[in-house]
Amino acid sequence: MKILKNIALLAIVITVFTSCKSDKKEQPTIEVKEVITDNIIEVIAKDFTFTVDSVIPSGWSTFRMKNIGIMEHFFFMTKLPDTITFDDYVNEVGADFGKAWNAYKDGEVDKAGAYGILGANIPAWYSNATLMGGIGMISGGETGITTMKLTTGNYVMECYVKASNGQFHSELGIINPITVSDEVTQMTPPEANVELILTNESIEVKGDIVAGENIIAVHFNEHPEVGLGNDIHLIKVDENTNMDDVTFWMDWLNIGGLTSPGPAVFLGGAHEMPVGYIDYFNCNLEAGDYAFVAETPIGRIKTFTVK
Ligand SMILES: [Cu+2]
Repeated sequence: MKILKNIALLAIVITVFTSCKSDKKEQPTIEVKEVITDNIIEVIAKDFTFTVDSVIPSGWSTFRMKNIGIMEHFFFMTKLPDTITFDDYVNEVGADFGKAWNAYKDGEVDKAGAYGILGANIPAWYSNATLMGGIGMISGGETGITTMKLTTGNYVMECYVKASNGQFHSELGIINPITVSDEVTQMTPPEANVELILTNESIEVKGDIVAGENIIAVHFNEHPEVGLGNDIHLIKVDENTNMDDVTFWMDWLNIGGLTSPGPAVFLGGAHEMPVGYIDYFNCNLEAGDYAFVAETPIGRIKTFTVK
């Protein structure tokens, strides 16, 4: 995939020399520098691959993910410690989640037991990995746009929605190594018309969500001490939407949770980032009913109407 760069050409006049000894002037020396001011990274998600550049610049970037598959997909970035490889992550962290899920699915443990398996098997280095956000859940045929800031390093980009056989999409191939290079974009964050404040008890909305284009700033103010951190996903709500089904579906440990097909049309959002971080997602909405939902279920649905 191609990284689209909107390049501002800066013409910098370095020197204009004039000679004291003659009237002859030397030509100005022009140096042209490339400055990346708008960095769009295209991601194509389908069942079951991501197509995306494996090396991307650091700084602010706008990820635009089109889901051309049938199943829901999102992406979630984990920044790895310097000494850890992509294969380490797959073999140790991915396998650990698979082990916990299989034990729960097969009735060997309850949810607390599944989290116990995770805790007992997760490698010590995982506490030094950083969960660095991503694009929220997107239904087939939809496109999600999220803007976030990444620092130089090695990352894993994955989707852990489950297929109908209960396997995580990451196990089926939707997991990519991404290197964020030391080439820095000069892109600045977009201007939001809505702020979403995420805490462990609430999704607070500041500003008016309007018909048409919205840019929503997501503030990660708090995360639970155990389990998944706070994230946010946008769904369309209609007469067929059952909010209890949505809540159930958002828990990956439920049988049928995070398993395609989902209980609503998903329109993107933002995945977990460290406390204090902000990212932005775009949504172009028609009049109607919608809801923000999160993977942590308690008090984590916020419905709203666009007029
Ligand atoms: Cu997926």
